[in-house]
Amino acid sequence: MPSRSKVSLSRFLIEQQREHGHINADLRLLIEVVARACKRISIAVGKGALGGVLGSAGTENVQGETQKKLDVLSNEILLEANEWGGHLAALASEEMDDPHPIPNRYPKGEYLLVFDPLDGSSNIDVNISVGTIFSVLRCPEGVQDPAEAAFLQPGTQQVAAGYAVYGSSTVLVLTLGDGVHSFTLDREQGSFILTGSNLQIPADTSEFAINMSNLRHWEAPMKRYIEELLAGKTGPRGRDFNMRWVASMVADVHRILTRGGIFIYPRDLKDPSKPGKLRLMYEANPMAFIVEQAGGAATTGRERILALRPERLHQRVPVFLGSRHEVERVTAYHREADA
Ligand code: P6P
Repeated sequence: MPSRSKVSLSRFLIEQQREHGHINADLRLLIEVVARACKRISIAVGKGALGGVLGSAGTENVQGETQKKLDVLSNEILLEANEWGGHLAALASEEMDDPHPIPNRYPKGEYLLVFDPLDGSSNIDVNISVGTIFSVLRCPEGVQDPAEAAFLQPGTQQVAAGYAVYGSSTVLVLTLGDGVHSFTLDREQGSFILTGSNLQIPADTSEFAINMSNLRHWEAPMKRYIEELLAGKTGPRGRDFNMRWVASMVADVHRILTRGGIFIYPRDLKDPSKPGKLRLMYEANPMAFIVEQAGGAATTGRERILALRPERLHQRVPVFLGSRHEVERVTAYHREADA
């Protein structure tokens, strides 16, 4: 691509501001700082075993999950990158029990950043794509020291959301409420270049993503939906389906954003105390915002994810997202079963 047509992330944000006026200087700085942090994470992930950061950190996060060294490193990269800029009032992360205040030596801003610094990190040691997921909210008026309650806003309140997928290339996918755009990291230049505008998820698909090993723990409507897909041509759907499961949400969602599909992590009765595996604030909500902006749908199997009123920073929800007609169908099955 000739350099004159290369649109960098910075140029994109400035032109969006000029055209639509909804990206003020602080929000532009926030997105650029997060993108730079994702570039640093991409470099660390890309070193693999040579970086001396594979394997376990020997600690557990609030989820009770063993933290990988890269989980901790990625979290530190995002904290360090965002503390000084004056654009944030606080940060929250999968890897930290409580929100992280902006140190008093720095000015505070109007935004809250919540993120999963390295999602799918169980895949790192086996060299499968992982990613960073982030969500941007406004700090409630008059809140000087935002605690957990300040973050508990429905996903419809998100100002921006995005992810970086560290795969064969590093791609940053971003929505600011006006479509979904993708930027590929140019490693020579060290900048993210616009490579996809107004991405759209096809309303129909023949590809589903789910961890089938949990089948016996699913609710009846969930079993019904998957059994129909497996029946293929011989069943009520009248066509064959294909399955993919990377076990890295960012990689699965990126595939769906690129060619369609439905991603499902349903509630299962393996642990009735958990309503699902994925976390609302920094996995389900940002991905739901992106998917809806790309013409897809995202529900808990019963209700729209973005409409949920969060109760806890680290709460979990069931997730059904992707091609709209499939999400609508499986959601209808759950509602029929409830009725
Ligand atoms: P399972 C990764 O640990 C993660 O949080 C998501 O990225 C991924 O979709 C899911 O869990 C995989 O879960 O049960 O298949 O290992």
